[in-house]
Amino acid sequence: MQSESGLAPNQYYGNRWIIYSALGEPVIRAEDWHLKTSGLVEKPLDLSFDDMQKLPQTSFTGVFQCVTRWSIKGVVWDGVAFKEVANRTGVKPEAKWVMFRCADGYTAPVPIEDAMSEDSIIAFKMNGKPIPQQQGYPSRPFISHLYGWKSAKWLDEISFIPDYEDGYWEMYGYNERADIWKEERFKGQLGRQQRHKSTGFAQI
Ligand SMILES: Nc1nc2c(c(=O)[nH]1)N[C@H]1C(S)=C(S)[C@@H](COP(=O)(O)O)O[C@H]1N2
Ligand SMILES: [Mo]
Repeated sequence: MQSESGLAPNQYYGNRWIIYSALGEPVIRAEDWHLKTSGLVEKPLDLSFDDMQKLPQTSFTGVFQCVTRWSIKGVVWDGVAFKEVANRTGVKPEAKWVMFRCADGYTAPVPIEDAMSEDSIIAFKMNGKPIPQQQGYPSRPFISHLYGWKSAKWLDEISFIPDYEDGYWEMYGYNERADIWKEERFKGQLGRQQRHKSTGFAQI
């Protein structure tokens, strides 16, 4: 897979991750973990950790960009392209959004086109090592052109849905899509001017 570099507007490079775990940090063993697909699919899947390792593997190097403005350069993600799973489950044409669902109850919606894009991976490794427990072991998705809150840690289900639904942070006013290049930080924003006026949102 390709790599994408570059700092998005109004971000800065930090030298280490800030761990955010709004709903706790579940401890999940690889042998107990499953990834399910549900909703508008031809064939719902229930993939074990081993099943996922048997699918074609890919790698993507990108900048991780949190909406609170810190970014981490050159993060290497290894795993399965989102498209591989989507093609195997058979996405119905009515599916317009994907909801990532996690073992801790965290959720994050993403438009289907973003989930299916070339920079969208269901990762099992970060920088060559299994994803650390606090950072979502064994799996989290990564889509490099979206803000980091869409990278849902301890991922265990992907629902294909017809309409937009709020996930955890969207409920508090964060943007439906979260494109880093368009600075889609908050809902209903009209670009930068609006962004400066936006106070009173929950702090991610
Ligand atoms: N399950 C879960 N996933 C989550 C979060 C969370 O609180 N719970 N926080 C999100 C946010 S806001 C960011 S910036 C990144 C942070 O990743 P890190 O904790 O590995 O630094 O995880 C995202 N995924
Ligand atoms: Mo974030």
